[in-house]
Amino acid sequence: MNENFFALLESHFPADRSQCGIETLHGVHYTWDDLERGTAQIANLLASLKLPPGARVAAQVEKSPEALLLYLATLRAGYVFLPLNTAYREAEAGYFFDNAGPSLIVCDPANLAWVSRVARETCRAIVLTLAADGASGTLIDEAQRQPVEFQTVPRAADDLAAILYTSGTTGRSKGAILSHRNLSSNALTLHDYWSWSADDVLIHALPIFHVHGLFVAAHGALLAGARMLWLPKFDASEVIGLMPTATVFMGVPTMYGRLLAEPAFGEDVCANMRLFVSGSAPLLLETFREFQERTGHTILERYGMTETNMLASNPYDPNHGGRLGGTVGMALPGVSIRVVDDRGNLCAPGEIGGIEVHGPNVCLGYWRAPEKTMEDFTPDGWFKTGDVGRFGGTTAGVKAPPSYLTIVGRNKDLIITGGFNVYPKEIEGFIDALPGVAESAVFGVPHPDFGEAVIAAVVARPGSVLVEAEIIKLLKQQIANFKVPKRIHVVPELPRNVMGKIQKNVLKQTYSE
Ligand code: MLC
Ligand code: AMP
Repeated sequence: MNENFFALLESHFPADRSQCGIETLHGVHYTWDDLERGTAQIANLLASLKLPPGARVAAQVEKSPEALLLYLATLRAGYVFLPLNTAYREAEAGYFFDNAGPSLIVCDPANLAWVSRVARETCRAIVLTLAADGASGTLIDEAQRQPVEFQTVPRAADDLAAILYTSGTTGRSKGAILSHRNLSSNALTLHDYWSWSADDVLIHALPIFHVHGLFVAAHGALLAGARMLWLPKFDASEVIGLMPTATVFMGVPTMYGRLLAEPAFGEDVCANMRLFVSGSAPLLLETFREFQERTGHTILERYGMTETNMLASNPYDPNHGGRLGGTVGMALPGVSIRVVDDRGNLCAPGEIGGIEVHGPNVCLGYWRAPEKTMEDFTPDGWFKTGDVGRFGGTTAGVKAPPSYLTIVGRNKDLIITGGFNVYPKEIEGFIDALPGVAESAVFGVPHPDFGEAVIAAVVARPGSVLVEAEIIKLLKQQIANFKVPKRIHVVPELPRNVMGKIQKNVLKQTYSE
């Protein structure tokens, strides 16, 4: 049997392939036939490039239906997909090219010059382009000359399907290696658990370089043979405009906050909807409750990671239990979750500890980093999430059943801002390298829109004068803008404990306002 995940998706395409699979904001329809033929043409192109077995295909392109086809075609051709955040600048992208060694890079035509140069210096990949409109670029020009049929390349369940980079605590990103089994097991589980059907219509407004948009949302619709309303990016009023014709929406908490900020958003708009899913960052209980009051719908919060895909979910089916705000629900079928203390002993319900997970969804490890893989997996093969939580206990005055997981914090120095992860260590490295900077500390503070905002405290070298706006400007030239601190505080010294360790909790308290 061919375990290629694309083969599974294709086997679920509707019998009538003239139906619409993807519809854009401009009313352009992509039928299931179009998806079939479009992926065949790109897969034929990839095959004609004679990439080596296991080749990585990196994509740093704006969101378009063709960008999704590129992902699907890479799987179909038996290669490994490597999506990159479009906000990454040269230095960041260079690291990924060097580390992952892609054989092909697809980039926006506007970035062709620097991507080609960096590719020459790092991985010597072939470079093709795909424009934001999806209709032009050398990838499309060349794919259009290819046959519209392609025999999906056989893959084994443990063969690699994708590498998704996730920030590392040491300041360097690590690539989670995901197999065809990782993708198919989770997609099938969520298909059943969230009761997907061919009648669903998904509003797809998430970026497609992360697990949430590329896997959870897109796989859900594709596996159901359901239609996607495809937005290039999230825009609250556009989403509200589409909602009366849709049934499913998935978003990060920032998106729910922005929907609620729109006076037009309410019960009428949501009358046709059956499911709202939130994840990637903690959903505030106030947002959960306000949403219930305004729309009559209860957001379903779920929990996942790049390395593991989805782990836990509040129930869809009320027969399995209620959706409890502040919790991430129960371990998904086939996924095991345990909460352990510092010595690895299981915590009793209500006790807080480190969250560890196990299952067919958990990645095979980190790309070319066996030492990091060793660090993050226990000797008995469980993955240490770096999140801290408890089963059961009382959340916001409501006693949760012992099967419900609540995330109470993280034991990794990580900021989640609008659903994007920022590792302070990486940003501190960039700030410390700026002229006149002696040292810095980067931390997160609560933010009404992004949940958390990145903030820095910076100490000047003797004789230097640091200016906030100047530092921000220099950082914007080097790193993705969501990583750039929203505020920089120039301070005479950083607070330290008796051991000399910087007290980020003190900084957080001082600058939370
Ligand atoms: C944009 N900006 C951000 C930001 N997004 N700053 C901090 N955090 C963010 N998330 C910057 C912009 O560059 C701009 O900076 C300024 O903030 C205002 O931009 P905006 O126009 O308001 O932002 P917008 O483009 O609307 O983006 C907001 C957003 C987006 C929430 C729609 O961030 C987004 O799509 N987030 C989803 C992330 C996601 O998919 N995460 C899933 C990870 S998977 P300037 O300086 O240019 O003005 C994962 C596993 C799991 O975690 O469980 O799912
Ligand atoms: P990433 O590395 O980008 O995949 O982010 C994964 C991290 O996002 C997890 O380890 C959690 O810290 C966080 N996360 C995902 N979903 C939730 C959620 N529903 N509630 C709280 N944190 C979440």
